[in-house]
Amino acid sequence: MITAAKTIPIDKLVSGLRQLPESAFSPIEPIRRFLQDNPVNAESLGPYLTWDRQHYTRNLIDRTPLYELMAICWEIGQVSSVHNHRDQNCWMAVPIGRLLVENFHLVDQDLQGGRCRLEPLNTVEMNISQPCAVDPADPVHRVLNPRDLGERAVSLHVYSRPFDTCVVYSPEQGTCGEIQLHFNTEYGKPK
Ligand code: 2CO
Ligand code: FE2
Repeated sequence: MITAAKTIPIDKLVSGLRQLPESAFSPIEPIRRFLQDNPVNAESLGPYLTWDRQHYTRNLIDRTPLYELMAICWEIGQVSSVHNHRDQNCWMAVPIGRLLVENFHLVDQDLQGGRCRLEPLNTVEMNISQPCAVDPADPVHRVLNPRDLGERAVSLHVYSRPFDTCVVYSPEQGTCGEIQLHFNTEYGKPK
Protein backbone atom coordinates (compact mmCIF):
# COMPACT_ATOMS: atom_id res chain seq x y z
CA MET A 1 0.00 0.00 0.00
CA ILE A 2 1.20 3.52 -0.80
CA THR A 3 0.83 6.07 2.00
CA ALA A 4 1.25 9.85 2.00
CA ALA A 5 3.20 11.75 4.63
CA LYS A 6 0.58 14.28 5.66
CA THR A 7 -3.08 13.81 4.83
CA ILE A 8 -6.09 16.05 5.48
CA PRO A 9 -9.80 15.26 5.96
CA ILE A 10 -12.13 15.85 3.00
CA ASP A 11 -13.85 18.86 4.64
CA LYS A 12 -10.47 20.63 4.76
CA LEU A 13 -10.04 20.00 1.04
CA VAL A 14 -13.53 21.44 0.44
CA SER A 15 -12.82 24.60 2.45
CA GLY A 16 -9.51 24.97 0.60
CA LEU A 17 -11.20 24.62 -2.79
CA ARG A 18 -13.90 27.10 -1.81
CA GLN A 19 -11.27 29.71 -1.01
CA LEU A 20 -9.62 29.50 -4.41
CA PRO A 21 -10.30 32.28 -6.92
CA GLU A 22 -11.81 31.55 -10.32
CA SER A 23 -8.37 32.05 -11.88
CA ALA A 24 -7.07 28.94 -10.05
CA PHE A 25 -9.29 26.70 -12.22
CA SER A 26 -7.70 27.56 -15.55
CA PRO A 27 -5.02 26.67 -16.61
CA ILE A 28 -4.75 23.23 -15.00
CA GLU A 29 -1.53 23.39 -12.97
CA PRO A 30 -2.75 25.24 -9.81
CA ILE A 31 -5.43 22.66 -8.92
CA ARG A 32 -3.14 19.73 -9.80
CA ARG A 33 -0.57 21.17 -7.42
CA PHE A 34 -3.24 21.87 -4.78
CA LEU A 35 -4.41 18.22 -4.92
CA GLN A 36 -0.84 16.95 -4.80
CA ASP A 37 -0.08 19.13 -1.76
CA ASN A 38 -3.31 18.13 0.01
CA PRO A 39 -3.79 14.34 -0.10
CA VAL A 40 -7.08 13.33 1.55
CA ASN A 41 -7.27 10.61 4.20
CA ALA A 42 -9.48 7.58 3.63
CA GLU A 43 -11.13 7.76 7.09
CA SER A 44 -12.87 11.06 6.30
CA LEU A 45 -14.46 9.72 3.11
CA GLY A 46 -16.87 7.25 4.79
CA PRO A 47 -20.15 9.09 3.96
CA TYR A 48 -19.20 9.25 0.27
CA LEU A 49 -18.23 5.62 -0.31
CA THR A 50 -20.87 3.45 -1.96
CA TRP A 51 -20.25 0.32 -4.00
CA ASP A 52 -22.05 -1.31 -6.90
CA ARG A 53 -20.92 -4.52 -8.56
CA GLN A 54 -22.23 -3.44 -11.97
CA HIS A 55 -20.87 0.10 -12.29
CA TYR A 56 -18.59 2.56 -10.56
CA THR A 57 -20.55 4.90 -8.26
CA ARG A 58 -20.60 8.71 -8.39
CA ASN A 59 -20.96 10.51 -5.06
CA LEU A 60 -21.32 14.29 -4.98
CA ILE A 61 -19.37 15.99 -2.18
CA ASP A 62 -19.58 19.69 -3.05
CA ARG A 63 -20.84 21.91 -5.85
CA THR A 64 -20.53 25.64 -6.51
CA PRO A 65 -21.11 27.57 -9.75
CA LEU A 66 -17.36 27.18 -10.35
CA TYR A 67 -16.68 23.49 -9.65
CA GLU A 68 -18.05 20.18 -8.47
CA LEU A 69 -16.22 17.65 -6.34
CA MET A 70 -17.18 13.99 -6.20
CA ALA A 71 -15.86 10.67 -4.96
CA ILE A 72 -15.98 7.84 -7.50
CA CYS A 73 -15.78 4.29 -6.11
CA TRP A 74 -14.25 1.57 -8.28
CA GLU A 75 -14.68 -2.12 -7.55
CA ILE A 76 -11.83 -4.38 -8.65
CA GLY A 77 -11.93 -4.65 -12.43
CA GLN A 78 -14.31 -1.73 -13.07
CA VAL A 79 -13.63 0.53 -16.04
CA SER A 80 -15.32 3.70 -17.30
CA SER A 81 -16.38 4.23 -20.90
CA VAL A 82 -14.05 6.24 -23.09
CA HIS A 83 -15.50 9.75 -22.72
CA ASN A 84 -14.94 13.50 -22.77
CA HIS A 85 -15.69 16.18 -20.16
CA ARG A 86 -17.66 18.63 -22.25
CA ASP A 87 -14.69 21.02 -22.56
CA GLN A 88 -14.48 21.41 -18.77
CA ASN A 89 -11.23 21.00 -16.87
CA CYS A 90 -10.89 17.87 -14.76
CA TRP A 91 -8.53 16.82 -12.01
CA MET A 92 -8.41 13.44 -10.31
CA ALA A 93 -6.78 12.44 -7.03
CA VAL A 94 -6.76 8.89 -5.70
CA PRO A 95 -6.87 8.68 -1.89
CA ILE A 96 -7.56 4.92 -1.85
CA GLY A 97 -5.93 2.31 -4.11
CA ARG A 98 -4.48 2.97 -7.54
CA LEU A 99 -6.08 3.68 -10.93
CA LEU A 100 -4.96 3.99 -14.53
CA VAL A 101 -5.98 6.72 -16.96
CA GLU A 102 -5.85 5.84 -20.65
CA ASN A 103 -5.78 8.93 -22.85
CA PHE A 104 -6.92 9.08 -26.46
CA HIS A 105 -6.49 11.54 -29.31
CA LEU A 106 -9.77 12.35 -31.04
CA VAL A 107 -8.86 12.41 -34.73
CA ASP A 108 -12.38 13.47 -35.74
CA GLN A 109 -15.98 13.12 -34.67
CA ASP A 110 -19.41 13.54 -36.16
CA LEU A 111 -21.65 13.62 -33.10
CA GLN A 112 -24.86 13.94 -35.16
CA GLY A 113 -23.90 10.92 -37.24
CA GLY A 114 -22.52 9.07 -34.18
CA ARG A 115 -19.13 8.39 -35.80
CA CYS A 116 -15.60 9.08 -34.53
CA ARG A 117 -11.96 8.07 -34.93
CA LEU A 118 -9.69 7.76 -31.90
CA GLU A 119 -6.02 6.92 -31.43
CA PRO A 120 -4.54 5.70 -28.14
CA LEU A 121 -2.11 8.25 -26.65
CA ASN A 122 -0.72 7.06 -23.32
CA THR A 123 -1.56 5.47 -19.98
CA VAL A 124 -0.71 7.00 -16.61
CA GLU A 125 -1.06 5.70 -13.07
CA MET A 126 -2.74 7.71 -10.33
CA ASN A 127 -2.24 7.09 -6.61
CA ILE A 128 -2.21 9.07 -3.38
CA SER A 129 0.98 10.91 -4.22
CA GLN A 130 0.20 11.27 -7.92
CA PRO A 131 -3.00 13.10 -8.88
CA CYS A 132 -3.56 14.03 -12.50
CA ALA A 133 -5.17 16.67 -14.68
CA VAL A 134 -6.93 15.86 -17.92
CA ASP A 135 -5.09 17.55 -20.81
CA PRO A 136 -7.49 20.12 -22.33
CA ALA A 137 -5.83 19.51 -25.72
CA ASP A 138 -6.61 15.75 -25.58
CA PRO A 139 -9.46 15.39 -23.10
CA VAL A 140 -10.79 11.98 -24.15
CA HIS A 141 -9.91 9.22 -21.68
CA ARG A 142 -11.05 6.25 -19.69
CA VAL A 143 -10.27 5.28 -16.10
CA LEU A 144 -9.53 1.68 -15.11
CA ASN A 145 -9.13 -0.26 -11.89
CA PRO A 146 -7.39 -3.27 -13.46
CA ARG A 147 -8.19 -6.64 -11.89
CA ASP A 148 -4.51 -7.40 -11.37
CA LEU A 149 -4.13 -4.45 -8.96
CA GLY A 150 -6.37 -6.49 -6.67
CA GLU A 151 -8.00 -3.74 -4.59
CA ARG A 152 -10.91 -1.32 -4.58
CA ALA A 153 -10.05 2.28 -5.41
CA VAL A 154 -11.59 5.70 -4.79
CA SER A 155 -10.92 8.79 -6.88
CA LEU A 156 -11.82 12.41 -6.14
CA HIS A 157 -12.82 14.39 -9.23
CA VAL A 158 -12.86 18.17 -9.52
CA TYR A 159 -14.70 19.43 -12.60
CA SER A 160 -14.71 23.10 -13.51
CA ARG A 161 -17.32 24.00 -14.31
CA PRO A 162 -19.85 21.32 -13.35
CA PHE A 163 -21.31 19.22 -16.21
CA ASP A 164 -23.99 16.54 -16.27
CA THR A 165 -23.69 15.07 -19.75
CA CYS A 166 -20.72 13.76 -21.69
CA VAL A 167 -19.90 12.09 -24.98
CA VAL A 168 -18.95 8.41 -24.82
CA TYR A 169 -16.86 6.79 -27.53
CA SER A 170 -16.23 3.27 -28.73
CA PRO A 171 -12.68 3.28 -30.14
CA GLU A 172 -13.19 -0.24 -31.56
CA GLN A 173 -16.45 0.50 -33.38
CA GLY A 174 -15.76 4.15 -34.20
CA THR A 175 -19.07 5.23 -32.68
CA CYS A 176 -20.01 7.99 -30.21
CA GLY A 177 -23.05 9.42 -28.48
CA GLU A 178 -24.13 11.67 -25.65
CA ILE A 179 -25.11 10.30 -22.24
CA GLN A 180 -26.55 11.79 -19.05
CA LEU A 181 -24.47 11.50 -15.86
CA HIS A 182 -26.14 10.62 -12.54
CA PHE A 183 -25.12 10.60 -8.89
CA ASN A 184 -25.63 7.60 -6.61
CA THR A 185 -25.41 9.86 -3.54
CA GLU A 186 -25.37 13.62 -2.98
CA TYR A 187 -23.82 15.18 0.13
CA GLY A 188 -23.59 11.75 1.75
CA LYS A 189 -27.27 10.82 1.16
CA PRO A 190 -28.71 8.33 -1.37
CA LYS A 191 -30.42 9.98 -4.35
N1 2CO B 1 -15.72 11.32 -15.88
C1 2CO B 1 -16.35 10.13 -15.35
C2 2CO B 1 -17.59 10.52 -14.56
O1 2CO B 1 -17.69 11.66 -14.11
C3 2CO B 1 -15.46 9.33 -14.47
S1 2CO B 1 -14.03 8.73 -15.30
O2 2CO B 1 -12.84 9.77 -14.96
O3 2CO B 1 -12.84 11.04 -15.24
O4 2CO B 1 -18.47 9.67 -14.40
FE1 FE2 C 1 -13.68 11.27 -16.84
